[in-house]
Amino acid sequence: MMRAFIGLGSNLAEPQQQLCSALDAMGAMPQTRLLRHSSFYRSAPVGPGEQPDYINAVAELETGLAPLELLDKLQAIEAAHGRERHIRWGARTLDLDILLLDSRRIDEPRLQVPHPRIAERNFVLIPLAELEPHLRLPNGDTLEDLIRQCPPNRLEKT
Ligand code: A4P
Ligand code: MG
Repeated sequence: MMRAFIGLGSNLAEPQQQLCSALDAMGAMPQTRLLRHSSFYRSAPVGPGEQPDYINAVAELETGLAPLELLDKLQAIEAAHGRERHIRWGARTLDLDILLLDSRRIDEPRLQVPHPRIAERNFVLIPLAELEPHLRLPNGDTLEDLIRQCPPNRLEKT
């Protein structure tokens, strides 16, 4: 069994529902249990183009799936949600990122863990810290340090 932290993001018209439905779907994946999830946060969009605000959260899973199997299942959940609406301006119905898998490091074409942009994103770090305030990344960085050094971006609990 492996412990996984998953970042959830959505900036469709009803992103809260996307996240709730994604949490249910992750809990229903084979060999997997949803242990907990953070609060939902509203965050200013990061990246080019005009986009609505995102809702972001982090979930903690326990899973017997292998890393690439987990990625496949998460992408299937994204696809099932993405089909429901048309997306413009790069806005997304649902983005599920594997943030951490125990203290493993993976560097494959389809999967890098820890997620390569974790340190730049307060909408990942702050919900993660809500679940695991004293977490350390595989490279030894503490979450507390990463949060101190992270570029500021508007973020509030919903
Ligand atoms: N991939 C590699 N490593 C991973 C991993 N650890 N977890 C590959 C998940 N996927 C991983 O992802 C592209 C490919 O990354 C996958 O096929 C997988 O093999 P994608 O989700 O299809 O594409 P994407 O999300 O458009 O690209 P990317 O680079 O993942 O974008 P990001 O970095 O996720 O950024 N602003 C706010 N406020 N909140 C957000 O949630 N999200 C984004 C998306 C931009 N701005 C945001 C937010
Ligand atoms: Mg992604």
